[in-house]
Amino acid sequence: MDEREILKALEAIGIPRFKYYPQVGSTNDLAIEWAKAGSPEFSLVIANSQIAGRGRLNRNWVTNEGEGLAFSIVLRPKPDERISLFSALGGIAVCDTFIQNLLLPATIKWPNDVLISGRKVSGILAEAHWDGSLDLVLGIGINVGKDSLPDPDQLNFPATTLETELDHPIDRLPVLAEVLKRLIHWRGLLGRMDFFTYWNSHLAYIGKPVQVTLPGEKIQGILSGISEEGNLQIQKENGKTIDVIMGDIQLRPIS
Ligand code: BT5
Repeated sequence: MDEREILKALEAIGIPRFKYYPQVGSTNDLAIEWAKAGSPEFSLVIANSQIAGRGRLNRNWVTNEGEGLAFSIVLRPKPDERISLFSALGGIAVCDTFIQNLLLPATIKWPNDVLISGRKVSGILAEAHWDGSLDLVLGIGINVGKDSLPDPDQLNFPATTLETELDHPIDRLPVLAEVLKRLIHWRGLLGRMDFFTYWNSHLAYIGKPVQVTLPGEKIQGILSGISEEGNLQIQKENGKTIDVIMGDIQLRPIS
């Protein structure tokens, strides 16, 4: 991957600017700095390898050199938009790409993962900073090459790669271009009915029994969908539906 190849892949997509780095700590950090400096919506930071990639709650995200995709997009939320919907925007764009372009059975695991056949292939991290104005970056990591996975002892959930699922080699840049195209499309629908319909109909474990672990509490029930606030709705045995908000939670299927 180099600047010339990225420029070619992004032709006619509507990305105003991009910065490419052979290696970075975290593309989200660089994108936040760039957003603070006033970069426009859809400015892109992309790296060939990331040595301090972040997940939620300061967990790590591994992007092996030349194998995975690691990129961050600057977004400019409007005053009436819910910040909690932006990580779903990433999940929807990635899931839509895998289904439409790669014909893979992808689902969105609330709040921020994309799964194929129940295994995590992509993780998304939306980070917002208030500094007089709101800067939001959406970081997306995708396991493309067969060697993009960390050691199994570093995984808190089963994981896979696009090449493993497709069983043939695949170039990273066409995947990047498609995800960005779909991200721009779904950005225009954020918070609308179509957005929730897509999210709910591609939600992992919908209608299935799940366990949600919150700090100091475990909830079991049937995953019934997503609310308009982007909360996860669980129907408990007593028939009551409770809303789980994003935060320090873990969602697991009960088999
Ligand atoms: C995420 O967090 O899944 C969000 C990952 C976001 C990564 C992107 S890459 C571009 C941008 N720059 C960054 O610094 N971050 C973003 P979470 O749900 O907390 O999952 C983190 C957990 O996933 C870790 O604790 C590991 O167990 C596992 N993990 C780490 N690397 C993985 C990989 N390549 N594939 C699958 N699982 C992984």
